[in-house]
Formats: sequence, C-alpha cells, structure tokens
Amino acid sequence: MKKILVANRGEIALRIMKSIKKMGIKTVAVYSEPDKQALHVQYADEAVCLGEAASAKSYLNMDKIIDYAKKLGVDGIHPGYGFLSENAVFAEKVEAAGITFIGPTPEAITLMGSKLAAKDCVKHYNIPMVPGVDHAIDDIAEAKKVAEEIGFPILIKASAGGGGKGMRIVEKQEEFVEQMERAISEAVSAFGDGSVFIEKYVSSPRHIEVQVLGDKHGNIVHLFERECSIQRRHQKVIEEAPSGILTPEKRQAMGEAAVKVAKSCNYVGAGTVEFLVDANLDFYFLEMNTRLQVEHPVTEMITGIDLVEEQIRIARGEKLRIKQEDLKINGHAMELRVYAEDPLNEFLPSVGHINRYVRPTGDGVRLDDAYEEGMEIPIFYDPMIAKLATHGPTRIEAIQKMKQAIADYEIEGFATTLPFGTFVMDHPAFISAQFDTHFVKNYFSKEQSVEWQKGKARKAALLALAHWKSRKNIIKAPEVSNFSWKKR
Ligand code: MV4
Repeated sequence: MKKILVANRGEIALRIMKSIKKMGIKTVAVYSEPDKQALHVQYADEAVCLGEAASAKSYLNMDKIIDYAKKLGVDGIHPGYGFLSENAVFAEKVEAAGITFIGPTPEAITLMGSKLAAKDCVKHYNIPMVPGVDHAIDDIAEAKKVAEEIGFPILIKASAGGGGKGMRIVEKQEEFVEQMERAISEAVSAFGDGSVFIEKYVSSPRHIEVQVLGDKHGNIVHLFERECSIQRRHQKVIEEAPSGILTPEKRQAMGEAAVKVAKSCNYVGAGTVEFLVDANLDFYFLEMNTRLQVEHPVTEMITGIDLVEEQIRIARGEKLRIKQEDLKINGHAMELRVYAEDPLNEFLPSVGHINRYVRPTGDGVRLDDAYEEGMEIPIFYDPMIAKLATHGPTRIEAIQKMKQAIADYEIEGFATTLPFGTFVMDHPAFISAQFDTHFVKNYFSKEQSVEWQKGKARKAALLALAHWKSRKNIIKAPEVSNFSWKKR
C-alpha cells in the first residue's frame, strides 16, 4: 500500500493519517467546503474537496470519494468512525474499484448491523445473552405470552437499531401491546425495517466492551476491555481501560467470549464486542461494532499497540504480529470526550470561534484533536472537538492526571464538557468505580450542577478572601480622599 485516502474529518482523520505517515505511506484527505482550512486537510499529502457542508453531499458521497481515489492512484481507503465506516455498500464499492477497504468484509458489516442476525450467528458459540427472543416478532399476542414468561420490565429493540436507537422499555404487562405497536411503526419509519425483538430489561447495567483484532488468516486476539458506562443519552462521555471492577477471571471470560463472537462472523480488522454487565458481574453479549471506535486510545495506552497500524497491516494481508499470551495490561487509561456542548445548559451545542486554545501536555497525557486557536467549529458535524486521555500506573493516578490535564486545557469562545469531566473525576461513585449507565442521570441534574457551580464560586470567593486577608498589609488600597474629579 502506497497511498491511503481517509474518508473522514476532524480528530479521527488526523489521528489515522499520523499512523499512515509513520508507516511511510502517502495520505489523501477529503473535505467539505467549510472544512477547507481544517487540520486534516493541511496535514495530508494531497486533499480533494467533495462538496457542500451537508454530509450527504460530502463525507457520505461514496461515488465521488471512490472516483477521486481512483484518479489519485489510491490503493487503500480508511473510513474512520461514523460516516461510511459501517456501510457495507461502501466497503463493497471500494473493493469493486480495486481498492482495499481498511475494515471488515461487507458480509461481516451487514451481519453485525442486524442485531437479530448477530444473535442468530453467535448462538452456537455458547455466548451469554440476555433472556429474550432471537427472532423478529410479528405476532404481538404471541409476544405478550413470551414477555410474561421472561418477566417485566421488558425491553423492545429494533433489529436495525443499535447504539440505543429504537429501544423501548415496558414496565408492565398492560402497556405491552401499545408499546409494541409503537416500536414497530417507529422501526419502519426510522430504519425501513419493522423487525423488533424483546429482551429482559437489565435495569442498572454497566457497559463494558472488548476490543478485538482479526487477520485474514483466521487469527483473532482481544485487547481487553473498555468501561464505557459514563454516558448521556447513549453518547459516551468518559471511557477507561481496564474496567475498575473486573476480576482477572471475568476479564478472561469476556475476552474469550468476544473472540468467539468475532470468529462467528470470520471477523477481519479491528472490532468491538459490547456487553452489558450486571451487579453480579454476569455479562451478556449485546452487539458488535465493526469499526475503529472513538475510544480506542485508552486501549492503545494500556497495550502499547497502535490500532490503526494494525488495521493497515491486516488490510495488507499480513498475519497478526500479536499473540494473546504476549498481551499484558500496562497501567490504567482514562478518556474524556470534549464536546462543544454546555453541561450547564442541558448539554446544548455551543459551537463558535476558538478565541483561546492551550493544549495540556505532560507525561501520560494524550490529546486527539484537530483545531487550532482562531478556528471556527462548524455546526454541521459532530460536536466532539477533542479527546483528552491520560495514562498512569494505577486508576487513581490516571484520574489525578486527568484532573490536572483538564485544568491545564484552555478553551475559550464557547462552553465545553471539560468542567463536566472534573465533576466526574471528583465524584465518590466514580472514584470508587461503583457506577452504572445511569451515572449522569442519577448524579448530574441541572439543579445539582448549579449547586456545584455555586460551590465552586464559593470556594473561589473564600480563596480570594483568604488571599486578600493574608496580603492586606501589603496591598494598599488608594486613599479615596486623595482623588479629586475636579479639573484643576
Ligand atoms: C439493553 C439494556 C438493558 N437491558 N438491553 C443501549 C445501546 C445498545 N447497544 C443496547 N443498549 C442497552 N441494551 C437489555 N436487555 C440497556 C441498554 C442501555 C445502554 C447500554 C449501554 C450503554 C448505555 C446504555 C444506556 C441505556 C440503555
């Protein structure tokens, strides 16, 4: 591979290009009109404009991207995450154009894109799954009987959903039929596929996922887990690796289950197997994401492996260089997603001009970003502007470093989730690792955040007062009587 096109923007496009360059391969950037000055464009060896801001006209325009790739003699396309990364049609078109798609096969993407097909595929591998049905329900009366057997609360899921889209909780039997009807019609309008299924609702789970790598020769390894329970409305905010609660035995069992899931679909490339984990540390397979994930840096920090480099080597047909028994967890890593959103105002988007931008630095601090001071955050795309990650010998040291890195990170011009990061790092439930997917909902309300701000303001005022008291003999206030406003 001599030239790779990165079909993405922002921090992930830049991060992928860094590994490509390190490997001595040329890079091609694609961009939309408002991204003309973006760092991923400046960084690349070549760059082509795809069109207008709207993703459908630019970053989702498959044919245009492939046409440019052919014209420029590109021999590999990396899709990053989001956009075309889990689009089987795109993967197929890339390969049909004689270019290597740096990712799994279209078959694996399609299979794991359907939650029911995924369940069906893994069912012979003895993977723990939440009690429920593994086929689309078309007979609601029949489904009601099954729901009663499983017991309420029940969760209705759309097969074409995922990442929390198309889910409905049903608390009691009387609501079941109505909720099913709604879920089906919602699934039809949202995904064009009305297939839904039901599961026992695990009410306070943790979300723990396992990173896997598979090569084209049938070798698959796992790179341990990431804890992703600190999320808000299915948008992850903080991730860490390893999880603060798994025992070595559980870790091994989950890792082995993840490898089996990957084996079931002959997985090639980097992928992530999601699990729900309950209070007893029992785990259940949820779904598999067939892409490089946003939160991959924490895995890189604890394993020392460059996941993008491995993706490229796998795409080139190389055998995995890593053996399961050689993989060891080194220390602990934390990641905070920095969104241009205001945590004190319902996390509403808060984009604008970056008036001041100072990056945190230091040992064990990694910042994946793609903006500079003076730039504008475009409103058309994801509000995530950076990922701040820290690594230390222990979990508490990673937390301490994160607090310092947040304090050192200066972003002015709009609100960000940086102060929210401090709130989490200071929270006893987080420090003790005793939390679930409801952390943000349970502990962070608008009222509480206002109280918390007041508390911070009070602390700041007390500090200022103490400072003034200690210095009042040195700081001389001007004598008012010496001033005269009259012109002499
Ligand atoms: C569940 C669940 C509870 N019980 N399934 C949400 C995203 C999608 N991957 C599956 N999800 C869930 N499935 C059963 N049977 C709770 C969730 C869930 C969740 C999972 C992971 C991370 C955050 C979440 C937030 C709310 C609900």
